[in-house]
Amino acid sequence: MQEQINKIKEIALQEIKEAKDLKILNDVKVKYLGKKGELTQVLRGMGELSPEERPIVGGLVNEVRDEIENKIEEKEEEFKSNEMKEKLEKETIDISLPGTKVKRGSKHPVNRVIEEIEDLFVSMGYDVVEGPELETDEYCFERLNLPKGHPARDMQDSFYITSEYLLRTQTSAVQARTMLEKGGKEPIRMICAGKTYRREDDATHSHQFGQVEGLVIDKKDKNVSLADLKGTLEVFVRKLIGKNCNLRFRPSYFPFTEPSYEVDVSCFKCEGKGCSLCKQTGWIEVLGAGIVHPNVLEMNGYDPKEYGGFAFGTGLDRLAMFKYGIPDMRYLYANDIRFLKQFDRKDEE
Ligand code: 2NM
Repeated sequence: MQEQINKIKEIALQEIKEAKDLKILNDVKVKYLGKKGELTQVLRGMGELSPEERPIVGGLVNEVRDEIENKIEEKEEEFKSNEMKEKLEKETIDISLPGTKVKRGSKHPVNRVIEEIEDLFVSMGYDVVEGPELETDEYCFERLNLPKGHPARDMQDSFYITSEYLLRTQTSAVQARTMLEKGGKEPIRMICAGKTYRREDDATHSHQFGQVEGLVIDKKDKNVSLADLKGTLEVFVRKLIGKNCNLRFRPSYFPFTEPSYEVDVSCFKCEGKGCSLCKQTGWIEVLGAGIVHPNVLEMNGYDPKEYGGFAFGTGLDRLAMFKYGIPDMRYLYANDIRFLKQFDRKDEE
């Protein structure tokens, strides 16, 4: 009987060795270790053995069983790892192949202008602040010295959502928010750029347009003056539009500043000689600015006896048109790929 067992073992190990795939190996497993397998048959025949022989034969069967089991497991592992290896080899990527080009869009000219302005003002120590486009009447008008019924509200026909909420007509609402946030104690140097909305649309006005506004507030003894305002705006237009630009301040009116000015830039096309762009005047109106009205300071938590400063604002669309020589504002919002392509990111790559 022991001989028979050893014979089974020998043949089984041989068959395992020769098995070519998992299926054949599984057949071998069933053949020797299964319920009707050869070793099981041997165990069944143990009844015929003498009590002395039984443990010896039983032990041998178990030993052989273990050995066959181990060998099968080893072989299984081998098949599996080979399979994985093959799979990995098949799935390798040839990284020397040129990739598929991803089509990228281009930065919108107005966003380019925003980024350039933000970089410039950050370099001068300003914070870049954002605020909601859906604003309240309180922040958009009331706190900027524009009470209900004030005639200057007529200059800004608005999109009201409810009697309280409207699409902001100017980014100055964010200035009011910033002042309140600082609690009337800290100095402020901030700009806010973003979308604004007014109820108008003709050849030179769009119902949505871009604005940037700046605010500087400090203690009165720091003497934040009109000279600082003029110097700041000069740096601004010279960086953005042209090195040789000069500024001219004309008295004007804004509800949130006193005194207020309209700021002209010497025509960058004809350098002041007079051309069609500047309508032969040599000057182009670009900015509004002034010294922050005491009412505005007071309404937003700053004591006008202790604090003062300047504010300015301008339209981003006109700036982008000047900067890139865009002849018609409607190009900016027509979403025409032929126009936008001209502002590709070539210079950033
Ligand atoms: C302009 C022109 C003049 C302005 C004023 C303020 C604030 F916060 F003081 F109320 N923000 N922006 C301002 C002043 C804006 O845009 C043409």
